[in-house]
Amino acid sequence: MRILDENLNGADLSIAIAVARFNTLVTERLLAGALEALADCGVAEGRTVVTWVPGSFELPFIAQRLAESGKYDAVVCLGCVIQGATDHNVYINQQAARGIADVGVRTGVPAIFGVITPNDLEQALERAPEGSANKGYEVTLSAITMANLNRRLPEL
Ligand code: INI
Repeated sequence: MRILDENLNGADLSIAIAVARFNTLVTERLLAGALEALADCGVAEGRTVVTWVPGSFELPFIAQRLAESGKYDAVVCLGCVIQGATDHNVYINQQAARGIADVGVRTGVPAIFGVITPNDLEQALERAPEGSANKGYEVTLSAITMANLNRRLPEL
């Protein structure tokens, strides 16, 4: 049996991050977590790009463009959709989740879902603390894992 275990060494990887401006108070903290994870995994700053988009709805579009550029080993998508009085959030969440998943399948570049969907701002901030419990940090570890696994797939 061969087991391709998680490899969190990012020394040789280029990673793109797309982050939504909407709910900036939260998303800038998710971004800080993501950048901390990249540093902890040894991803060089010069091999990282951060792209701001207006809202989570725009994440799939820019993720597709970043993935198809062929320059990045994974694309991390960060956003925060807070549930409100209407169903607006549901439409954004569904489009973002499906769109980001489709990018990975279509392009062969892992596209990572880092959109949080809390009930309120307090819950949102609880998901974006300093350190490794930050959702941005967590999903970026998934990006490194998937990028390394994707590189090894020809060996299967
Ligand atoms: N975008 C978010 O990222 N989070 C939200 O909570 C949000 N709400 O609630 O409206 C939101 N809306 C903007 C949306 O993502 C698009 O930017 C906009 O519809 C233009 O396409």
